Amino acid sequence: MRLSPATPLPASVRRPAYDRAAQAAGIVHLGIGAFHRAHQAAYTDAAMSGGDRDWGIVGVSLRSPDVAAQLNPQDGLYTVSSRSAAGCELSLVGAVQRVLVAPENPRAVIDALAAPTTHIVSLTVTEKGYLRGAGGELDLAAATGPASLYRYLGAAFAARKAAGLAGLTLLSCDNLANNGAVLRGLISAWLDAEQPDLLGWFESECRCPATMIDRIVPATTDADRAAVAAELGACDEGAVVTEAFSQWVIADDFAGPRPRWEAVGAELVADVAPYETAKLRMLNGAHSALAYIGLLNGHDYVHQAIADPAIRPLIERLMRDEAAPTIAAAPGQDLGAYAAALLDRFANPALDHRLIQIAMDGSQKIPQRWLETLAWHQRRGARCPSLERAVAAWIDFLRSGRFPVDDPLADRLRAAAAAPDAAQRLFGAQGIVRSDWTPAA
Ligand code: CS2
Repeated sequence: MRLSPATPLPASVRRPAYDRAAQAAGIVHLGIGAFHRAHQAAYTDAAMSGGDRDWGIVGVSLRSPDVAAQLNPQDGLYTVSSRSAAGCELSLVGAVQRVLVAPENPRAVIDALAAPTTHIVSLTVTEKGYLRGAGGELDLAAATGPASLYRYLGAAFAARKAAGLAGLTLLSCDNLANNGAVLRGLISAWLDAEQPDLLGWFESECRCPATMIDRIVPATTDADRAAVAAELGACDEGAVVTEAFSQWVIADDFAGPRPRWEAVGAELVADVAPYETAKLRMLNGAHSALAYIGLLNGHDYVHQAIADPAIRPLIERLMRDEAAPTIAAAPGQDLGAYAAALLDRFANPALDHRLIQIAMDGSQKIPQRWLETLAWHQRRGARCPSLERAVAAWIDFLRSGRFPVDDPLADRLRAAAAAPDAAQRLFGAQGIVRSDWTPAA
């Protein structure tokens, strides 16, 4: 039997404390993968359980029909399993109302974005989904293609402006440095090139707050789905598995109303940068290093790599000695305690987080995770032995032929990594992955 609103739930499962059918959709989410379901949708669901109203979510998949096939037959319902050494807690999330597959029904996506009840458009489209070139600028050729979020936004802006509706808050929840400002710049570049008459409306009516989002969400496996089915007594094709920890820091800069996320654990702040930089350079920087070094050393999972005595000290130095000094901490932000907490989270034995999942899209992740730290130290004449090991491991990973290279630039990366001057071809002034860091010749 498939999970549905009629499924009798065991008492151990937490569930929405609001009338799902009575909620308007206030949020359209672009890129409704496991991360959104375990993070922002769970916060929104908790806010509605706490009394907030009309923040139902319309999910959009820009490419694949898979999530729509998982969630639509379940009326949008799915479970979140949060796992730690102490046990597993299962919650049913009711915030998602339906999932649209953009290529199948582009009109429905534009209509949802342009609906008067929609106030927020949130995004988890991954780093590559923003369609940026090597210098971070909008890749206009890609942005005029089919998987372009800019087309949908532009069409919706036109409809909202024509109908005299309010602007939108565009909330990037991806692991980019300055994600809000980056999204704003990319949308402006799109409008400037394609719909210049909307640029002024976007700039005055819409907001793009920065966010720092954090929750480790491994890809769901068949074994995970079987464990959920055993507890639930019904089959949940949309199940997501995650850790107990969750953090969301959001710049309080919205164009209109928003859920009371701060009532359910989110932090609304004036400046997200110290949290976002710490997360990208420490958590994600360590993750990517664990991925390439761990895989080359025969590990499959994060918890195995961090338990390896040949790897753990290197990761600890990466976070404490290399990344942390580059971060201007906010008052009360303790980077030493943050590093210790991250080591514990990486060691979580109840999460099978695959290194190969983190290893994907290296060309899109490495600049904000490693290269900004390397450049900071280089400007001061200092070296980063752990990050340099990580860079060497990425090159070995690309070169070895032992691992699938899942990256939009895979062919170019493999060719560059095979050359004797691989570091220059990858990271040099005309290299594939640009930054302010220059590798030693
Ligand atoms: C990971 C992130 O896959 C990856 O690249 O580093 O998804 C990481 O698990 C999250 O950012 C944690 O919040």
